[in-house]
Amino acid sequence: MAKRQPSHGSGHAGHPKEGGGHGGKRPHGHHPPPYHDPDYSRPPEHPHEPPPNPRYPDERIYGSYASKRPPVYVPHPFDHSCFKPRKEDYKPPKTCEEPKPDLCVRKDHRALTTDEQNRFLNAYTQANAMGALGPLVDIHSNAAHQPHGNPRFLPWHRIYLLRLEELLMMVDPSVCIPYWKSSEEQAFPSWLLGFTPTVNLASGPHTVTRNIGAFATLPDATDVTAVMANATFNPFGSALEGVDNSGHVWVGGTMQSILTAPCDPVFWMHHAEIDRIWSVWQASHAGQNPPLAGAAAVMDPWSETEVDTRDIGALGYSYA
Ligand SMILES: [Cu+2]
Repeated sequence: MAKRQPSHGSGHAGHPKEGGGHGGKRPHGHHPPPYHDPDYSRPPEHPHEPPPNPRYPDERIYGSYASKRPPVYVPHPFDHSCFKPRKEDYKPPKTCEEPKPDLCVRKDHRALTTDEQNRFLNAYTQANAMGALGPLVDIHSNAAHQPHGNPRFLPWHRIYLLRLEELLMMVDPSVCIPYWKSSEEQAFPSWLLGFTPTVNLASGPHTVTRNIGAFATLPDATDVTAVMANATFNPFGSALEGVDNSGHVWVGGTMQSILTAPCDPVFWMHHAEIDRIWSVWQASHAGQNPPLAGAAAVMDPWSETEVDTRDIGALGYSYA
């Protein structure tokens, strides 16, 4: 079972138990991060149990967590005297030339217009107000999915980001997740500073906090170049997860705990950058894929497999 879990209940402040002490060096700062050093030397045993939570309505977003189906649709009886179709009930018939949905183009957040920033914040706020964000954060807390410290890290978070993007696009189809190129920027996205939503988690409401720069150094371009220099997947993925971890600890507060990190919108922008770096590396390392098989290759609670995660174009998005 899961070897490395966050200490449950200690939302933000506490130091977690150190998992295995695998002697991985910690180049960024001396503060032991709640995000453990990745250890890719041991392939994950992945029992793939169905998760126990019954409160998720939408299977597309919550995968196998979704135990509730929408109520059966009862059609309006045709002989009902009051029934009159309205103009807005009309849906044009589908044709064979139905256009494919547009690719989501994820942009550097510095390239967003003020309108695009506002649309992202609004969609995030609305998804949260609908109660849809909390359950998605709770999926990240469940160590049964083994999303950290092993080769599932990159493919699992690739699907995880897509699920948030789909949620945001239900509110506003123009919204994609922007990426935060922290290695180059060396600063927190200023337009997010005042945005600290409260998210309802299974453990109760959590309000986003940050403690920027207090506990780590943000990886820089040299660190990313070193990551990119890896020729095979496991050392690459492990090094990139290390860069991810340092970003979490650098932002601090909510971002510092696996249990709460995805409440902060910067989590998704940080992971979009990690995902973008992976996609760039993939382009020049054909055939170097996460060594996952069987249940470990299924990105539960969703049905996508590792093979499905290899091509971001096939998944419906790209990076600008
Ligand atoms: Cu994560």
